[in-house]
Amino acid sequence: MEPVLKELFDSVERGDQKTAAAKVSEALAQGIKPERILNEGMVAAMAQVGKLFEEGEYFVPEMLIAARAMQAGLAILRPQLVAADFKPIAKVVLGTVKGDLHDIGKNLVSMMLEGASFEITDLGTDVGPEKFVQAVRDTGAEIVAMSALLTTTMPNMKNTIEALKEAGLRDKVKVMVGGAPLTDQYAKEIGADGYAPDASRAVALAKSLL
Ligand code: B1M
Repeated sequence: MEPVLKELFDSVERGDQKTAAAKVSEALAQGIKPERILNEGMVAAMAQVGKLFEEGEYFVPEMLIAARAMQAGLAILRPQLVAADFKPIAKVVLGTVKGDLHDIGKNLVSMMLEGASFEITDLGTDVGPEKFVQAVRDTGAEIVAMSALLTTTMPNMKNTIEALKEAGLRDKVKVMVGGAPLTDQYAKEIGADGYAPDASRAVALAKSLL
């Protein structure tokens, strides 16, 4: 691994926002591909942060500052991941489900979809079923995309699908889901149309659902 990627990894792991942003710029200047900067420098560092949390070495504040460092790096990387001024191919309503505040993965999915010419309405985090339903009504979206990072919040994806059914909208939209604890099997069980394990495969999935 190039030294700059290792330095980026370390800065995200210790939650150093300034260095993370600087290292992303440096890596770009060295001609390293944005996908590698993202995956090897930042996503891998967040996985390490999760491991340290599991081992009781990191606590919530450390996770939070690491997340902020990753977001500072992502802000620099964003223009590389998002290609502007394309005609939207479809509208997507996106959010992290109720009770869940994790948004880095969702934000990445948002950027990648935007880069692939989807029009995104990002509802943020802790989004209840009724809010998803209202957003589909307001935007006429073709796709509802839900993210969950906690085993305790995954069932809220099913609740949202139920709410779409009750509102008579289920046949009008495709539902895609993702997030670290999810599986293809779970997506099928709750009646989603598709599951993607990462942001780039989320783009392929969204295209295939249309
Ligand atoms: Co929390 N957290 N967290 N956390 N956190 C996890 C998820 C955890 C696995 C850590 C651990 O124990 N190893 C664990 C969940 C355990 C479980 O449920 N099985 C956990 C816990 C327990 C908690 C709290 C309960 C801790 C507490 O308070 N005691 C608490 C819950 C708060 C809440 O949500 N109500 C909590 C809080 C937090 C912070 C706020 C401190 C912070 C989030 C900050 C933020 O997001 N703004 C945080 C963080 C940073 C993490 C870890 C360390 C990193 C998550 C992350 O950003 N990863 C995480 C550990 C881990 O995941 N290994 C952990 C990087 C990101 C790029 O990956 O989000 O997986 P990810 O997204 C990927 C794919 O999953 C996929 O594409 C993305 C890019 O490739 N994807 C989709 C995601 N959404 C998709 C949607 C799609 C398609 C693909 O289609 C729609």
